[in-house]
Amino acid sequence: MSDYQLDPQQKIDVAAVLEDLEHYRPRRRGWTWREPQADLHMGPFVYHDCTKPLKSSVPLPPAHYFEDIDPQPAPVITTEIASGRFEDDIRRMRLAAHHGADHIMVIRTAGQSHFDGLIEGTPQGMGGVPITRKQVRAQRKALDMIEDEVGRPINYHSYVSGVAGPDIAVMFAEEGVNGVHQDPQYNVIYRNINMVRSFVDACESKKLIAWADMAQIDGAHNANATAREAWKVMPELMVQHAINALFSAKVGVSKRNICLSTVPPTATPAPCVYMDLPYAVALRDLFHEYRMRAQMNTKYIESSTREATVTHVLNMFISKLTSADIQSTITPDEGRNVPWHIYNIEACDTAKQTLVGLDGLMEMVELKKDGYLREKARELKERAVLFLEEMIELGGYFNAVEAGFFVDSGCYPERNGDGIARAVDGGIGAGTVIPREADYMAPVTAHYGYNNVAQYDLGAEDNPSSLIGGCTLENPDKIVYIDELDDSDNVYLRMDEVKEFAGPKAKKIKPEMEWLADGTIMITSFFPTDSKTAEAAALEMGRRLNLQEPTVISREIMHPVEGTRIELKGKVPFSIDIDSLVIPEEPDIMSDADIRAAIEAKPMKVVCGTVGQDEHSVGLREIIDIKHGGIEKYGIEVHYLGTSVSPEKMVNAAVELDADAILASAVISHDDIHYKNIASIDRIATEMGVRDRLIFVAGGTQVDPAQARAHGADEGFGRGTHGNHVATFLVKHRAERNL
Ligand code: Z97
Repeated sequence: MSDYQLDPQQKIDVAAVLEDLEHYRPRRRGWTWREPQADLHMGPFVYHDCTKPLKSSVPLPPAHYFEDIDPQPAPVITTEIASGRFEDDIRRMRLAAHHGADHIMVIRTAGQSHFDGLIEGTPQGMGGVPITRKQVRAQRKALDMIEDEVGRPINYHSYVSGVAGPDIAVMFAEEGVNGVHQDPQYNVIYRNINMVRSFVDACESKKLIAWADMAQIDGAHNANATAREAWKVMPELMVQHAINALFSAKVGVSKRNICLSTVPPTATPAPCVYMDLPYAVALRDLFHEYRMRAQMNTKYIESSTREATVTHVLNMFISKLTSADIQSTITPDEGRNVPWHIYNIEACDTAKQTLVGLDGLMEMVELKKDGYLREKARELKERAVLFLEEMIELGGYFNAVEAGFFVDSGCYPERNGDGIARAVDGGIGAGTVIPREADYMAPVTAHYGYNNVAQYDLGAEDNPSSLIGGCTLENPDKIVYIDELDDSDNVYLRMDEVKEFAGPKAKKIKPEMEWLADGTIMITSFFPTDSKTAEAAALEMGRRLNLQEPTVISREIMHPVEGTRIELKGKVPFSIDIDSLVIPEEPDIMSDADIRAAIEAKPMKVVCGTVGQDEHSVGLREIIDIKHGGIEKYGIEVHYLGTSVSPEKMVNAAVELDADAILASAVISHDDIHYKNIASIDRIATEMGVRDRLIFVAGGTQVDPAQARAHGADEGFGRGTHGNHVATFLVKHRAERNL
């Protein structure tokens, strides 16, 4: 067994993850929900409906004001990963887990639904990855390490649909996959797979889902994304949920694992909460025993990250009001087909920020028990029930599909005749369902219907696989592990091409959006013209910047003729040697609490001003007190002398006030006057015999720390300095000099 471990200070070594996969066994099965923590105290706050915090994570940007806390909201947070290369997705999973995702959904390559069996090896995918045993095992193994690192179980998820549904379900049960989409209606409507075959296959798949305790998500949301007018299918969505939910429960899936794939059906500029909230309430009324997976609306998504984010936040407002169990995060990937790392991460952060921001909301507000909300919810439920009744009248689901009942853009009972109709004997896999022979025998676990083992061993009836000493579910050593089948399309070849960029010891680096060393960058720009001209100008800009494959991925009209925002992607034609980089040392900064404690233990007084004939004051004020970000907030007593203060006055004031330090701001730098003034302060203080007991620091945009020290200051501070840098120096330097 390989003994590779994740090192928190090092990049994940994907090559090491791939070693010895043949012997890797998943350590658990089943879905995990988050652990609620009532009255959770974190930093200065108390949270009301958050969950157990992570051991290691990347908090939201403003968290540094609050001891870097990273509260985790109640719903499981999903990220969907679809780059086409599973090896790069592994790195993305580590990023996403640190931003709060605990449900990692890997999207399948286009067309996998029509493969009549398992794919092996690690070919590259289109719009997702080919789901294979090796790919699943490698990602589960990586996630096992990542979940140890973040301190929370991570649910791994993919799809049990298509002609090979049951084969995939078995493989997922064997490999420790925790969640799946499984809904035979999806096969029928969107993949034109024969309906009889799809429902028979679903029985077998759902048995495996039940055995492995996986969470199951249905496919109803796809009607919403496909229908011409997405909100019109609300009654049908409920019917689709009902069919799959009850079917699954009857096959044996626990209701606590059956999740409805719910989507707020519409988006702005529609008055979306007014339309979507009654629907969400109706769903909770009808399906209160089941779980709700809230996905964001993608039907109307465009390529603007801003717009996608607002839609996501509005959708999560409904999730919060109606207590969704799983919150999905979809990114502008859906709008512009750029499945990039950063958008997965941004969407996870958007979910975390919104749901934490809405913490405790339901202690303060309540959905009205009467009026429009309840009337509309009731109306939607009635329409759904009528839909079901008409289906029964027609002879059942298959007949209703043949009659084009589904994805019709009329709001039932209104019909527009544009539904997707399928023939009961048509579609892929038609005629492939055959009755079991009388001597049929299946010595396997988690199988739908009878196994017919009693004729061989009466005692095996309750445990059919005992006949063969356990099937692969009990005895994973029986699994036939295939490493690669295609020697021209596999992970080793892809990784070999970028090996100088890979792993913890990489010597070279390139910017990256989806695949290692893809060199992709995005430039946001504004062109003061109409969108067509702007697009052409952006492409020309890309060519002149020497970008390879410049492509416009987003255009947004700011005004029909005054301007267009353009996002342009392209690849840089170079790589960078990491050893050639000059990396500045991290400034030594004490925490705010430590600085405050040091000043409280021993108070400090400083005089400060802008020295010489210099009227600049903003920089110094920034250091002292602007927006309470300066050194005053630590309790340092500051005497501000103003601008154009002579070096003599600076030193005299320090003596008169018995100050501990002089802070001289020196912005104007003509003829090196800033350094000359620094030297004067040092000389005067020395002549007056007070230099030994004073700390003297100088700052300004043109001040170089080494030059400032060479001219007699104890330290110099240049551009980018904040109050905490100066305060840290004052506290540490005072201690070093025993002042
Ligand atoms: C979601 N954003 O999270 P194929 N089965 C069902 C599905 O909904 C899907 C597949 C299978 C979406 C995920 C759309 N859903 C993407 C019930 C896909 C995928 O390999 O593309 O044929 O199957 O729900």
